[in-house]
Amino acid sequence: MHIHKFEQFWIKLSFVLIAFFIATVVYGFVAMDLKVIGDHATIDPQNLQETKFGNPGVREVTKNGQTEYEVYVQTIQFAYSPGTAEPIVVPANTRVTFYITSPDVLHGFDVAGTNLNTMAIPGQVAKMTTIFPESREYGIVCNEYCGPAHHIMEGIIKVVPKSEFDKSNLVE
Ligand SMILES: [Cu+2]
Repeated sequence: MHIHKFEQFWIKLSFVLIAFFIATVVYGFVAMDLKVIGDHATIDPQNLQETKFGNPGVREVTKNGQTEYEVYVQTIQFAYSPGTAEPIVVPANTRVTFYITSPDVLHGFDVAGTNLNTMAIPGQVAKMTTIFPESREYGIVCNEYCGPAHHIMEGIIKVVPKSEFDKSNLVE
């Protein structure tokens, strides 16, 4: 069977492109350490008061003998609780796990300048773990349209040196 040389060229090019796209995905996951954020758990969005989200904030936990922090955040129209009225304060060089959910509508939780980025879906709990290497402030922005004041929905994560971390603001 004769295949015209232009036809051969485009057939070969399509295979090269498919291989390239697969390679970029593999590179992202292996070399850049990207993680898919799992549906950690489901939750009743009408009843967050009964859960740790009812008293959101930073908690100290011990895992495998290490001190770590858990941060429960509610995303609400149009603020992060905590995060907007008061910053989320966590220590540097320590494992921090965020648990994020929404009681109302879909929101985003995007920590600008990092690869921490998740949707906050009513009824689901997003979980993501990180270690902030340096002491600085990060902005949180909502990147899912959530209503008329979506554009002003923002928050702050303040990463402080371990020695300056004030445990009196932890929640029980
Ligand atoms: Cu929003």
